[in-house]
Amino acid sequence: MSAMSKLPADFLWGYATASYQIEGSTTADGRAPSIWDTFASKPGKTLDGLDGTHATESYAKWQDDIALLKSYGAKSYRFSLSWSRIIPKGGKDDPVNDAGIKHYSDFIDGLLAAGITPFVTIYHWDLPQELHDRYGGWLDRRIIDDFANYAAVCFRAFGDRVKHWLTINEPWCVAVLGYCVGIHAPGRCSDRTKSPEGGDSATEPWIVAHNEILAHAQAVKIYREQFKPAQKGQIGITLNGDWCMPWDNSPENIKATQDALDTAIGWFADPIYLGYYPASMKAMLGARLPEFTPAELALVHGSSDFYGMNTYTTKLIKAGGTLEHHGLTDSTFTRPDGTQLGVQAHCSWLQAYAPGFRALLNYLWKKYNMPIYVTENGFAVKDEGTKPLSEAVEDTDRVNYYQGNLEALLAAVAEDGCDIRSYYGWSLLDNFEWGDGYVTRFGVTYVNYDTQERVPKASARFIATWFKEHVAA
Ligand code: PNW
Repeated sequence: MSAMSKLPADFLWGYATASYQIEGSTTADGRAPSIWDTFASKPGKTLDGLDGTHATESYAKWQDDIALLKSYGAKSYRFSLSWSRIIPKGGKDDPVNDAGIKHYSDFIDGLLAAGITPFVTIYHWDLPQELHDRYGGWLDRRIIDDFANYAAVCFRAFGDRVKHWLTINEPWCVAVLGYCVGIHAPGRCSDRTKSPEGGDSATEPWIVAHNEILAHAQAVKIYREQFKPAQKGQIGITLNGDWCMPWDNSPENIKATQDALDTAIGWFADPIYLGYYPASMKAMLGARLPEFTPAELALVHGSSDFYGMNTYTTKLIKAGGTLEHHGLTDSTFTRPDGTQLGVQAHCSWLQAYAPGFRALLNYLWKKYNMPIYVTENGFAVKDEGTKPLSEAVEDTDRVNYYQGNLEALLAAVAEDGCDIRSYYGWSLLDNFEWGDGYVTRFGVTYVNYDTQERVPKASARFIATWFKEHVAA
């Protein structure tokens, strides 16, 4: 790669967050509870026993967040809307809350005034509790029209100014963590000691995912038919997915690697971009994998204007696992010679491995042939939360992670020819890290949760400088 390679001038870069992870103010201005308020407030569901009641208080401090983004030179900000602020009870016949609309409208105006492009996620996991109580939320097909109506309310209210939309963030996590493993809201699984209310890990995740895909597609249809002609924006979905490599060169581990990619990514990407569920999943699940009618498939196939990519790590795959949501494969970070793939993060599921980031970009570009928007990528430094501030802000492992992945991204564009349009670091701030509570920190900004003071880490400076040097003027 030549030292002169640069990303195009219109490349979008910045940081990502999600409503429940940052906003706090959970009862302000008519907001009703979401399934995350309910789940996180139950004993034992988060590592520190804390929920999103305060988080980073970004609902109140939104002007500070915009000033922080501006100070970092960010060109764009990816954030999500809280469904239960906009339609507190969630359903298509339920009232819209003007105060919720006004908050996000002011926020979008503030971003634009600061020269920051809003990239808006409509759903990042905080389902109105009422829809869960009414019909089981994502388990019921009524969610499709309720989600599409909510999306239409957002297009109508904000689409004059928002030109980049994501329907659903990481539908895999919703289906698997929420309805199979039960470690995310609403916490359902087959184990009655964890989920006394019910749940069936063998059937519910596949149903939930199917309804998510249909709800996404219905929202996109409405955008394209009723809003896009005038508003002229882009809309898509964003999928989590980590690069997978065979643990060794045995044929069974090579096959298992594709099965793992199919179940992590293909489960959603294949129907949306190619028009069918992966054959390996049909073989594994039989009649438990729901089927699309021809009319539904016509709605789903082609329902994303781009590939939205959230990724964090790379896994070494072995055949022979027992979990269907991993395609009956096992994964490890330990190579056959006993060495580790990369630098270990605070959370067990994350090690840094930049060659895997480049390989994933190439795989997605070749397989789905869509422009790629990297909508999340980030690192949690081991034990950062228990370090004194002066040490925590010198986040060398995070700097190295971003340096490796940004160089890999540039190489994927300049050398491999991948069409990549954005990069969002996760996250602008340390925030509520779901089941980890506030223990695990992903921010480029340190948050003191007692005072809500924000202190830039070295990684924020590194990223600002890197993009200054690597985006064409
Ligand atoms: C993403 N995993 O979630 C989410 O989009 C963010 O809200 C979250 O804060 C961020 O990544 C960091 O975790 C994931 O276990 C959570 O593989 C867990 C996994 C992947 C993504």
